[in-house]
Amino acid sequence: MNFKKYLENKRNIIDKALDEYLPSEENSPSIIHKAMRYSVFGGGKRIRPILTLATAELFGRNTESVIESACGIELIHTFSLIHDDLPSIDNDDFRRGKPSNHKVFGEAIAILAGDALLVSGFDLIIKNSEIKEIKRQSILKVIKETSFYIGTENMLGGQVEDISVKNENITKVDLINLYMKKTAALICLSIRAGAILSGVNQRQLKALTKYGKNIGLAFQIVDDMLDIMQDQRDTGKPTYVNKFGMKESNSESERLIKEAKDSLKIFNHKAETLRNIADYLLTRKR
Ligand code: GRG
Repeated sequence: MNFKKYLENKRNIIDKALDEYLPSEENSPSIIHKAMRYSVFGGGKRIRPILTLATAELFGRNTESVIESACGIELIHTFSLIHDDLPSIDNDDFRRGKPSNHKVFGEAIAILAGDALLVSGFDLIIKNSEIKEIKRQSILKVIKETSFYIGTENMLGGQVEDISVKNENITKVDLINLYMKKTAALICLSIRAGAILSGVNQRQLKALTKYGKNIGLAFQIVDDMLDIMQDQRDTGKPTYVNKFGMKESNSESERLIKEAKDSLKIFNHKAETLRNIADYLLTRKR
């Protein structure tokens, strides 16, 4: 299967699993289920769950055995996007070219839909324990990791720094640190979850974590460049592009992707899909 087909196939599987899991729009209270589904099926690329599936495949696991954790992470990602767009945070009227959740459902429902997706994300990871070949201990570890990678020392903390910091007084080290928390942490979690559920050893987990951090950082720098190229509203926030320019952002993201791929050496040809995903993150158009 070529890589484009691979992505398409995984996206279909993920969409189907999410649709089966999420309560129907008719279920009471209908408004919150509509709001949750609006953002979950709003055209996301499904990068994070695909990373979980691809990592598990590297160790011979099939999609069915980890799909619930993969989708749980996607729900948590969707929660973060809804809250990120809120008037009190980034105040974005649009997400993926469509009105953001609070623009359609109002601020109160958007907050609650985000909360509900966070809870549902954990619920789906727990549901993964019903799969026979998955060890209970691995599920507990993934739950613990999820709390850590989205908590105040990672995603949530990165978001706090993101709304507090001013462009002119951030150093390169601090900006990279912020990106590591705000964006790379959840990407890293997606990979680690797939690895932990597959029962990997410490050396393998270390290599995959390095891969995750590097593609996560590159992902955010590419995101900054796409914002500029696609004429997104300037938020006045510090970004790699507005601090170091397009040329340096381009070469830095390329360097990070190369480093990410280098850390997969121990897996030989078996890590081809993860290498393809790294390249895709660099060349994506959104
Ligand atoms: C309460 C734990 C907690 C978190 C809330 C709002 C928030 C704190 C964190 C959000 C962090 C954030 C929005 C980071 C930006 C990362 C980013 C570039 C997201 C876009 O990811 P894509 O392009 O999205 O993968 P799609 O549209 O493909 O789903």
